[in-house]
Amino acid sequence: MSQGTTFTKYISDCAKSNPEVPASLLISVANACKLIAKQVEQGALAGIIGSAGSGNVQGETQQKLDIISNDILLEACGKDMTLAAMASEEMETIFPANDAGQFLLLFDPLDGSSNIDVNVSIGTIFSILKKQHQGPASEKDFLQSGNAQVAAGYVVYGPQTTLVYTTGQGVQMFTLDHETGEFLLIKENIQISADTKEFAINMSNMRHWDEPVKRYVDECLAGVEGTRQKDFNMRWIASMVADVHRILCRGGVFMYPWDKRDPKKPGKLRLMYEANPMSFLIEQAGGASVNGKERIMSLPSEQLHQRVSVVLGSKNEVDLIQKYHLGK
Ligand code: AHM
Ligand code: MG
Repeated sequence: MSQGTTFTKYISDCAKSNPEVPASLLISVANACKLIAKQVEQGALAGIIGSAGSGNVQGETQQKLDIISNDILLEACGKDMTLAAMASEEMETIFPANDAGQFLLLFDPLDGSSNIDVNVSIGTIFSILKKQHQGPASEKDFLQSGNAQVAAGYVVYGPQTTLVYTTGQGVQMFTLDHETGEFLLIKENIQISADTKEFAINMSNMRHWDEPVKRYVDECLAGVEGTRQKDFNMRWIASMVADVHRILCRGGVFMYPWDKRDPKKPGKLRLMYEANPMSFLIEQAGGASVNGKERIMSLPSEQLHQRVSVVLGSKNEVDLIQKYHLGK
């Protein structure tokens, strides 16, 4: 389709040739994200900066914008008759919408919360599953592996507000035009280069990493003189949405691995509404996504808020890191 096509038209046309596309729900999510973008832009002027003084189910302090974004998504998507129920990083359990709805929506309403107050890119991540039966949805209905996703995506609130999504037919990118209030197509069928010279990891955790991650990063840092025989660059935005967006635009590898700070936790990031949707996008763009040893989208989901170790991005690099984890 031509550059500048609106997201609504793009999705509606896709749904004509593929009735499995959750068109109305994707449009509802996009509309909610336009409202979140408005709040983000206004910042202190809208009184959205700072802590809400509460904590979420994961024991993390909630920012005002975490709660505002969550409420916007619940309100905007709750009216969608195709949606049965929602689950969010900010809610302990599921939120029912319409019993007759056939889809389930999961989201991290505001990813990169530590960046809200400092005016650095943040985002919303979403994943859509199909309800497997008639009638009201339960929490158990959400426990499907990443392979079952019918759509996934994110909106990054940065210098531009950009929506990126997939329904399993490639990855498409739209930027919000503030004049018309529409998301307009800017890139179709995005592909990530298999090789890269850029990695993203929070280096301050280096002393806590496991051996395969240490080995990989040490080899990158050794540059042209080392075994990799090339110099690497490093970036870490601390908003997964913004780091993944950069990787979709110019390649790279992103890691938030398990570490020894809290050995019982499999990782920091959440499987259902952070790792699975990002893995779907990355794989659709020709990249790879693993928890170290295994493909993330094949992992069984056991809990709504389950955590996972994440390594994703340019295929050859992810394959190498996986090889180190497998002891090869
Ligand atoms: P959040 O969903 O509470 O914002 O946490 C997830 C974020 C990711 O976006 C980012 O990759 C990571 O946490 C940054 O963590 P750290 O501050 O440990 O580097
Ligand atoms: Mg968050």
